Amino acid sequence: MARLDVTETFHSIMFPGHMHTKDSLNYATKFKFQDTDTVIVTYPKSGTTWMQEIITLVLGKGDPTIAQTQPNWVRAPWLEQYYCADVLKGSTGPRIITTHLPCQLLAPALQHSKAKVIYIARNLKDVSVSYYHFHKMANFLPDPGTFSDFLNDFLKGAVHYGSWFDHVNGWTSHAKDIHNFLYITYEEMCQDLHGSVQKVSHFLQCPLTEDELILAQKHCSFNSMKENTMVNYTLIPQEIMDHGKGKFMRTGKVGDWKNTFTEEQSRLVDDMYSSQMTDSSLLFKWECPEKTARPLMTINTSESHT
Ligand code: PPS
Repeated sequence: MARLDVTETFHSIMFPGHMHTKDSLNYATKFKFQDTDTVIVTYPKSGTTWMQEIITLVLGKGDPTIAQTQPNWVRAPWLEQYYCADVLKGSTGPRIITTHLPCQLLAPALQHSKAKVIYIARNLKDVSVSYYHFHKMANFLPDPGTFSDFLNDFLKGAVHYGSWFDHVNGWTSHAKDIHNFLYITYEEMCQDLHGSVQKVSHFLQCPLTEDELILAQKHCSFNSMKENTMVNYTLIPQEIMDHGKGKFMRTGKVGDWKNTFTEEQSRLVDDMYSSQMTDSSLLFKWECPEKTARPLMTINTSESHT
């Protein structure tokens, strides 16, 4: 499939036509989840690939063999992308499924399922900067123009996969309706990777020994993943992702937005955040946290309820 210039619009949300079709999107919304499935849910640039790696390593008890030999899109395919059905047909054992779909499109399919859902959120200033840079290298996304142009579109939700506000609000407010739900943030993962891997292993009911935990943590560090061709997207041809224009594993930091945002842009986002997250109890970290084992954000619903 090429369709690099095609935008697929589905329920008023834009998706890159390169990987999405009406059929693939319909397939996702009607998907029959199995109770043994683990589903990674994110708005783009929020830590998707990182969680794919963490889960692979947790299930492998820290052994990096699968992480180093199978591309992430094979071991944890995106449900809404056209190749997913074929990948899942060939899968044996518990499935890891990834999705960027907003809650309103996927919640009905998950409603009666006991699949384990992990939602990862990241503060929207860092997401916007990461997404901007990704637009510059990914030839299946539109030219973002200047950061200021992009930020305007991003805040309006006029970007692929829709609005960050709708995504985060939608999934977190539906957390209580999902049988097995774990909420975690990119910032928490940065601050306490060891604790985050442990949290995921508990949620997946796959306890690790301390040695296994340390091994898993080592292989999902930014530096390790940056060199891993199975997750750094260097296997993707240049005409689709141009690594001369940027790296997928770019900075991996909290608070990098400060290098791009003007004070005015920062105030604009703060104002929008206050007005659009009024019903939310989420507390995002906007700056690089001290490395401690303390969790960084709270949510009204219990983080994991089984
Ligand atoms: S995508 O395209 O939606 O799948 O992107 P996603 O994987 O969600 O997000 C990419 C950003 O996550 C960073 N990343 C990491 N940060 C810290 N540690 C680890 N191990 C890690 N793995 C991925 C990646 O660098 C992107 O963030 P930015 O800010 O652009 O560096």
